[in-house]
Amino acid sequence: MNKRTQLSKFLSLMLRHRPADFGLMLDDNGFVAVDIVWGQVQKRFGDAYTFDEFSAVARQPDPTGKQRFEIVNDKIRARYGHTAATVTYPPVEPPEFLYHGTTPAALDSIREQGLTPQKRQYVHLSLDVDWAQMVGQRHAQTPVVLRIRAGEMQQAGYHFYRPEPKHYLTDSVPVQFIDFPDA
Ligand code: HQG
Repeated sequence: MNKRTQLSKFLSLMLRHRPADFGLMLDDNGFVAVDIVWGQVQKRFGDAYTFDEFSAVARQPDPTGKQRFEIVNDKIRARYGHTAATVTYPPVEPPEFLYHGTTPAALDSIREQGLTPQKRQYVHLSLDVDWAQMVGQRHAQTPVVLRIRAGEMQQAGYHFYRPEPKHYLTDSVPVQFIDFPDA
């Protein structure tokens, strides 16, 4: 694992999943003081990272274009992906279709229950098939890409959020709004 990824994963652990383990109290929007988080980075990795390297990982998209974190007014947060924090976002208008890459093993359950957030706070949706394919590949070598009729969902009263340009979030996707590949 390269240095950047190692730090990014540690920030995700603290800011998405286990803040309490590191003595972090996230506010209602998932933010916590940058200097506290930087202190934890130094505690974990010694002087392996400069503050500028830390700040670059926090502020800049990764090489694939994911903007996982942000720093605003001396506070830092994960923009999406939380399991251990309740972060809310302003609703946005989704495109007509969004996509979700998943594993073939999950299909039976998804056909029954629709998409549910599992351990995370929201269901994560992608803007295009290629991106969804990439997300699905984290779970399976040959992922399945589902098409979500997001425009229709919104008209039916469901909300969508866009924490960063590559990701849309929603609370859940009922099965009637999912187009399966063999449908
Ligand atoms: C599946 C990455 C059974 C769902 C990416 C997925 C993403 C169901 C898995 C972000 C189900 C959850 C999130 C149901 C959903 N029955 N399985 N009813 N409903 N599932 O990792 O969307 O690199 O929590 O299809 O870019 O894969 O971390 O969600 O396979 O946007 O920044 O349950 O993580 O971002 O897996 O990925 P995850 P995800 P980062």
